[in-house]
Amino acid sequence: MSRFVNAAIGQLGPIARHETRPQVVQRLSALMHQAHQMGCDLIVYPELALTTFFPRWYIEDPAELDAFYEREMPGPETQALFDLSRQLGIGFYIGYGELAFEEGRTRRYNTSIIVDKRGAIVGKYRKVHLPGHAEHEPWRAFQHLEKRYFEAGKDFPVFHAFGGVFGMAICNDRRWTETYREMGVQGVEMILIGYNTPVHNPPAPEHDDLSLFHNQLVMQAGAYQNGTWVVGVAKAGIEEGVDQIGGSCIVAPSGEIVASCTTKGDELALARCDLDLCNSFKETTFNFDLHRQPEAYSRLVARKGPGLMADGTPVPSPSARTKDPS
Ligand code: CDV
Repeated sequence: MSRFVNAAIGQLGPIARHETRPQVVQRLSALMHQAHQMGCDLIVYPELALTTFFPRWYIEDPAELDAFYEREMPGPETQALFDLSRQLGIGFYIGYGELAFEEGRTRRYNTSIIVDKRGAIVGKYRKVHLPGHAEHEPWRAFQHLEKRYFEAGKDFPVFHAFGGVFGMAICNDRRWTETYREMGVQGVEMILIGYNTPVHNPPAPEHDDLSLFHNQLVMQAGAYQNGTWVVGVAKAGIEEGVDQIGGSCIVAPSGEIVASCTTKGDELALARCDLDLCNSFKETTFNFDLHRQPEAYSRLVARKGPGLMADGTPVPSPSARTKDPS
């Protein structure tokens, strides 16, 4: 049995601060046309794909900040992408800043959606793992103010789409085991992930040379350990002076990379993804019903970080650890 989804990576190069939504939608549309010409069912765009990655700046003026968010989806400036999706019969995933009015107040989220081949939204996800910091930290070469500009999402829902079970994650989520497993236990068959990852990590510059390696490592492990396809898509290149990694790729349930981008600009890469390739992993090594032992994992949800060790002693903080004299 085979259930093929022809998936396209719709990698973007940098988006400058002055670029308008219509200009960006034109770039997204050009990629969508190419994907359609190549017979794709789905194109995956990056995180915050309609604007520059604004959390790199400490922005004090609320009006200036709000201009980076969407109040409705589709809205007047994004409707054209939904129309094109319906006209061409191709679905898409896209990330954007969401400004919502809920429970009597304005809320901001780092959001993604899945749109089906009829141009209808069939799934929405709000980023759970928000990296960075909430206050201005001028010592950094650039800011990463996601903790200031967004509230965290609450879960990892999956959706019926494209003849299979689809899930979403956004950028930093892809580094966390829990992201994949939450969707794995819901039978996910393809996880779509957009990202903006600077090469330079101000709190840990010693990791800079490993940024592409870590990008592949986490997505390949997440795919294999949950028997699912993973599509990871970058906004890459030097954006407003900040160098962001490329490395967009499609990972099979075997953990193998089957398609990848080679540039750091607007680029399409494709794979013919058989959702039924998930089965041999979900039914053997990672047959969760047979092999998982949730009763042994209680600490995973009972605590956030290191607490007591199994013998009841507190875990020493990394900075308090001394070298074993033996
Ligand atoms: N947009 C992101 O979530 N970026 C983070 C950076 C800050 C490390 C990432 O995990 O790629």
